[in-house]
Amino acid sequence: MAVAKTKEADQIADVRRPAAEPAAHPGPVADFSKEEEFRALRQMLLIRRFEEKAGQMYGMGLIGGFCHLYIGQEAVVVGVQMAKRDGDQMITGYRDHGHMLTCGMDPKGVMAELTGRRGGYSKGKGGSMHMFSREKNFYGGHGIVGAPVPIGTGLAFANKYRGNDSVCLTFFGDGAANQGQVYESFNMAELWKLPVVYVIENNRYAMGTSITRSSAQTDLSRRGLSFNIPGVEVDGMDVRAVKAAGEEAIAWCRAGKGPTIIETMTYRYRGHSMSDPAKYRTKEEVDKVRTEHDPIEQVRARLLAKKWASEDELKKIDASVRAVINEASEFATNDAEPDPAELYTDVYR
Ligand SMILES: Cc1ncc(C[n+]2csc(CCOP(=O)(O)OP(=O)(O)O)c2C)c(N)n1
Ligand SMILES: [Mg+2]
Repeated sequence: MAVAKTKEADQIADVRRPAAEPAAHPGPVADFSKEEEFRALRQMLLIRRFEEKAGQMYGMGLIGGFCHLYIGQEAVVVGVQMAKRDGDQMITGYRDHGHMLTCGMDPKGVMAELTGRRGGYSKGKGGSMHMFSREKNFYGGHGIVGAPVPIGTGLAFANKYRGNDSVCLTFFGDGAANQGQVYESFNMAELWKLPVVYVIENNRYAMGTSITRSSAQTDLSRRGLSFNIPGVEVDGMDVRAVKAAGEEAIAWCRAGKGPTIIETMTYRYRGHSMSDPAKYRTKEEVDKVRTEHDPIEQVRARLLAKKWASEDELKKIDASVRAVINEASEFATNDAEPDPAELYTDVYR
């Protein structure tokens, strides 16, 4: 019975051949120059140290509400950032501190928003999931799963309408990929050939639910095929692979060919949010990724192997990043809370 069912499924797959095949999986990744390795290292370290500090401050009661850390996924946003140019926008969900930092937002302002202080990006009234910077082309920061997808598609529509040649990098998770609004957006994006790259951060879990329990089609790079949107799957722990895929995807958009999908295979080391006991996965699973695939360790190892840096130089870089983060945390601890009069400003009534 099971055999017959499989055969039938195969036949259906043959008959309903998708109109657009996923692009071939990229082969070996091109090496980074010395300058690119250092740039990637600094950016990823900035996110890692920021998130570690945010985790500590949360534990100390300085940060309240929801707080979703990005530790483990740094190569995704940094690789995409290295592929984009000024004027391209970024938008994502609630696991967003890394995206803000790579867009060039000030760590002080991001940290102060986490602690609810007036120097925060939303004047201390938004918190972890609600920060924006038009100046840096970062459009949030959204707590609703899947919400960045139609908004990012709309930003791409605006780019096309204005003829400004910019591309919108729209990030969402494996869980969000099952949301209906994603597919309505896909349809419009392809129909109007909008310049949007959908970057799916597949970290294998949506809160406590693994992708195999929630998704009938787990190859998320194929999710656009019925709309003729091509997609690729890349190693999201290798910043070079993400950058290469990002460049190709962005060039596709700029050439007026419409949307495209990058599925980045990644992993979060911490729980879903600060209040997640993470009972749905084993410690061994987490340790294996950390020790064998850590995105920062990979860059460090290459810098050492090529003798582009010594252990001492790498320690100095880490120390300089820690200094930036300590300064941000100092500011976020000592800055004043918003004036009570601010309760009624910047809100729709
Ligand atoms: C519309 C909606 N449904 C449910 C939730 C609750 N929720 C918050 S995060 C999340 C899981 C999303 O997982 P994924 O898209 O894989 O992103 P990740 O947390 O792994 O980065 C859920 C169900 C929500 N915020 N919004
Ligand atoms: Mg996920």
